Amino acid sequence: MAGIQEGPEYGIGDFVLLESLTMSDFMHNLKLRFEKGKLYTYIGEVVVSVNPYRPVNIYGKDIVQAYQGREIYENPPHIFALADAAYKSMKRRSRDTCIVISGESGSGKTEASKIVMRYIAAVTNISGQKEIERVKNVLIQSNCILEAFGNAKTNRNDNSSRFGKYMDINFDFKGDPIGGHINNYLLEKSRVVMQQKGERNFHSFYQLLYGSPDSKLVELSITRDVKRYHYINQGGEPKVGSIDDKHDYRAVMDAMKAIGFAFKHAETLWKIVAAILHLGNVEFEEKGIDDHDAKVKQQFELKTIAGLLSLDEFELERALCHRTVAAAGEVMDKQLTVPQAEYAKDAFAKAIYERMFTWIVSRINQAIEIKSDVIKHGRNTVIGVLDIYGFEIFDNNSFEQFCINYCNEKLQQLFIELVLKQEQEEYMKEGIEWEHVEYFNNKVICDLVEEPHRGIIATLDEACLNVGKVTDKMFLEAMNQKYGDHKHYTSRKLKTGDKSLEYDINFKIKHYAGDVKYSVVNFIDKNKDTLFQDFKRLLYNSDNELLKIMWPEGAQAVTKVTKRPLTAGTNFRNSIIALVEILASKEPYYVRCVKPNEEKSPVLFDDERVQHQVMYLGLLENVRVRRAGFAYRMEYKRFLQRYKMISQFTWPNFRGGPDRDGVRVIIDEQGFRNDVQYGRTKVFIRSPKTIFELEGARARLIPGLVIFLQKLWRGGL
Ligand code: AD9
Ligand code: MG
Repeated sequence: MAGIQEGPEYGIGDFVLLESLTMSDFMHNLKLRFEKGKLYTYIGEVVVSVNPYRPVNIYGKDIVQAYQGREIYENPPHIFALADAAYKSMKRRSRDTCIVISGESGSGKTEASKIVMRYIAAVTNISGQKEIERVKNVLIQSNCILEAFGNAKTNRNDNSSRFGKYMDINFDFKGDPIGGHINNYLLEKSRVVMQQKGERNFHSFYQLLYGSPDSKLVELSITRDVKRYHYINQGGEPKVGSIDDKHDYRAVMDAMKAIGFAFKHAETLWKIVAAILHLGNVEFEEKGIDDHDAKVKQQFELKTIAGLLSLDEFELERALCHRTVAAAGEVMDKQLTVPQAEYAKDAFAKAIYERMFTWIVSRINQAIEIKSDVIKHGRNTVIGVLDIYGFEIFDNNSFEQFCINYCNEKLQQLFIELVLKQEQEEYMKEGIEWEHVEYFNNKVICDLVEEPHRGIIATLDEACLNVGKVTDKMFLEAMNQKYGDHKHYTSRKLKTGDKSLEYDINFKIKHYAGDVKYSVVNFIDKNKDTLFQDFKRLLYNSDNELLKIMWPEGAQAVTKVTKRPLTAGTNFRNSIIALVEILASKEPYYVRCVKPNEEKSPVLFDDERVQHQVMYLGLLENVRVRRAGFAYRMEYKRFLQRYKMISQFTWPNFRGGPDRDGVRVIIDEQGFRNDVQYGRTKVFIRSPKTIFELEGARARLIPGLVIFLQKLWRGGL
């Protein structure tokens, strides 16, 4: 295996070493490497990964061995090297580390996170301890369950994660995994009731229909005919070439068994999925010509749903068509109109699915929860892996995209801060002076969204306080007034009387990654995220023990005026702020994923699309920051090992003192004295050119060296 420079035909393995740094140089190198089948390229310690869209044979045991315990620059760029660096730092220096994987939808984040986890599993538990094997197994097997219930086919990715995931893996003093914890973020639950053309609902629905045995279908009163179910037929293409739902159903069942889900709990999960399918086919009609109250058209569906969820059929119908309102100590019963009942039904379907997903995550967490006696005895360090939805720009962007893009702003901010902070810290630690680099700080956009009392989320919450009185458009007007002068906010002003503009319902945010136009339609509704108390009570009163557990708040008395729950926006904001705090407390390792084309093609490199990603991922800035101080740094010992053949005074071994002096001999001899500084443990090299020349000198000597060694081995010398 070659070293950092795999030879000119593969381009440059580290962008920091590019001779000149323009966008076109960057793109040229990335494209060349993609065309040569090289997925990975470094920016210092950051890994840039381009989705190959084909199976690549570079994750086998032999490759694991090649990277295990080695330094990042010893082998060609690979995500294993990054996983190993995070692992080594955790193990040798007891540092909590995290691996942050970012990039847009379909760029390969989830695959990267799984590759990292498999690498960690491969290099740990050499002694084969049973409990550690079990933990590793749960960590790996949990993916397939989470993907079944949390991933879906979208127009951009056949296996798109529709939730954010942060997973902590805990290690003991020997560096073996002893537990873990998963945090999930904002499942895109609107998908449960609505899908765009060409997209699907969550995989679980199709797995159940295509994968479960006939007897199960009978038990759940469903058929394999996807077209019959409104909640899963809207996309129009239920079969996906790259997905084998039948196989995946089995895999999910096996994984649940392996993790220790009780059989009856697994059964309940599928019952919930089936109940949602039936719910989607429930329609409402008015009770009579003059009676606008809603009633259920398909009574038989009600019976089935009630049976599946162990509910009282009468109570189910009541909850769908009525609402209990408690005011001033009095309890009133309000009948719903047809549109209101339809809305309530969708809210109900979304809520049970979301709650089920949350329960699944907590059940997996229970299986890998680190035992308290283990924490007490000895060290416990963590590697966190973040795989969260990438920046999204669609034709129609709504509340979900707003949240997702806000999350990406926060991660970008963290990236900028940490990359700079880390550099600065290293220079300080090593006693090196450095110059500050200017960069765009996107804090201003984060503030626009999240600032208490002033940000968009706060304005939205205010609009949600006045139940029924504030419309989406009034919310838009409030924003226009507040942020009209903000550099990152635009919206066409509504002028009364100007009919052409009256219906404008969009606002635009100038994100770090590009401009996104959001439609305010349903912002208030999605933020309020109301589920009538009647449904919560209904589910709490289920005879199915698991449903009862999922809905504890249903225990509350009817008359009790409940505290207004936090809005979806505020909840999301709080969880993202907490996530950023967790990440900031750890030593970060970054994987920046790039999607080469929209066609999922292994050969197409769409310059325009890639350049856009390179821009908004801030990759050029990243290289500049890295080069502004010292492009390259290496521990003295490593440096000597790599370049000792260049000088007769250091070859085959330097005996004139500490390694640092040996490095100085080489540097001085080559005439690079003015380009380096000597830190406490590392030599810092300012210009990539110096590395080029050192590498060149080394490469020129190696053929001779090989012949020399061969002769030596054959006894020819
Ligand atoms: V999303 O934001 O969840 O919609 P991701 O997670 O970034 O997205 P994902 O990892 O799911 O993308 O990758 C998309 C597809 O690209 C996968 O299903 C694979 O078919 C393909 N892929 C990604 N990475 C690799 C890889 N290292 N090797 C082979 C890959 N195929
Ligand atoms: Mg994903």
